[in-house]
Amino acid sequence: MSAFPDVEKIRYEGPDSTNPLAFRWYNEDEVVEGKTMKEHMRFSVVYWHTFRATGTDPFGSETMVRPWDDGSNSVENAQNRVRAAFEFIEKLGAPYYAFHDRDVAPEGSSLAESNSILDQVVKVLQEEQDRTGIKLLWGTANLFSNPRYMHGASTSCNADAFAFAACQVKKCLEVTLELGGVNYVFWGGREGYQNLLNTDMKRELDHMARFMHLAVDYAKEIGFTGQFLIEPKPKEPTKHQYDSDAAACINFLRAYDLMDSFKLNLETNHATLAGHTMMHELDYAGHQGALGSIDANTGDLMLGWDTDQFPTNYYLTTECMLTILKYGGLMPGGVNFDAKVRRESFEPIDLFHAHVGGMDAFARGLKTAAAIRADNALDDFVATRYESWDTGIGAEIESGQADMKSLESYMLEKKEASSNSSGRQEMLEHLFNRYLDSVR
Ligand code: XUL
Ligand code: CO
Repeated sequence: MSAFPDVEKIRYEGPDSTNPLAFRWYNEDEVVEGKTMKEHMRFSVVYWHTFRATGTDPFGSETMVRPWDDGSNSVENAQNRVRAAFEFIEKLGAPYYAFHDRDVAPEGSSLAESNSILDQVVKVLQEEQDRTGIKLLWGTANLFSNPRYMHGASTSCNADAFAFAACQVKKCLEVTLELGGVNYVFWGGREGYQNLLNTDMKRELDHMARFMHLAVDYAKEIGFTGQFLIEPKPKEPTKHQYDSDAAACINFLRAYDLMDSFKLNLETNHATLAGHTMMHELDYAGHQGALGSIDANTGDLMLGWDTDQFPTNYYLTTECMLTILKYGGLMPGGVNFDAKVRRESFEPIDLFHAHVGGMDAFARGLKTAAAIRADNALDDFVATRYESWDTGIGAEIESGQADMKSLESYMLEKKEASSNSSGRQEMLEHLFNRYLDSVR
């Protein structure tokens, strides 16, 4: 039985199309900077928002109409949901998907039962992957919903919560390997604190690092060669999460000797909750050699929480793609839509509208970014802005030849620093808009 009987495969119809269920920019075979759009973007659909979100909010109950889902926790329902999900992803034309263990399969009454239920659903995931060619971008374990994780998982004060979480990650790594997943994500949903008065922060951070080392060691043991990723987020559900932003994550990875095993999975709404733009987070991870993958979404800047909306703003997607291209692209990561339709957009067709809009916005961002790069429109300006570092005293400082005394002799002789030149911010913002206008 079809879950989306009224929807045909979404096609590319070009910029002039007025069909809301067609791509105007995402033409998967179009080549940009030597790679197809499909290869650049590696679009991915998330299982949790797209197939498990019910539309509840703190003030109201379910709104989503999902005719293929009987609302029960049965294994059969979970398996049918997989078939509906793959029909959706196939019609959309996204090559990847991502899941948490507990989104795809319900939790049983013991670890053994949960593992066996997961296996029964993974069997259908494998069948559907084989049937459609859709691949797993990443797997992850949900270490935040069950009450046993109220104090955290790897950072819990309760050692048994750590032990249970380790078993979940062990199983999820095995399943991710079995399904050919290309990455494995850690999002520390409750790895942080609500109050420092009851928290041993040093001990919690040591435990979180131990947990990640255990995962890395186990991956080696079973032959999982996918990329490990940490997803930064500063708050929600906790007041302070240890993986608060790219810089904090990278410091943690270095301090605990994990830098070789991990990269980052950056999410736009998490960046803005941390008081950064997504471009900032991408650049920070990029220049540290840790840009892995992105959770594409957007927040509502009028609201202080993680609204996880679909990205539609060309300015944002252009900034993202400009930075991603600068650091050589997302591989083996992808553009993963960690985004959900609004509670009021409750019909199945809204899932298509949301993803088509998001994919198009990113494709257009890619084209705009490539046009800016083709003209070196920003790079030339930036290179000139820093040219005092290319020769003379700048080159001596960069190469380590200068010391405090040589800098003093230099300046005593020169008397005053050379004059500054304008940063031309407004000119560059105007130039950015010109590229946004001109792309076809
Ligand atoms: C939560 C979030 C997660 C992670 C995976 O804000 O982004 O869904 O992406 O656990
Ligand atoms: Co996310």
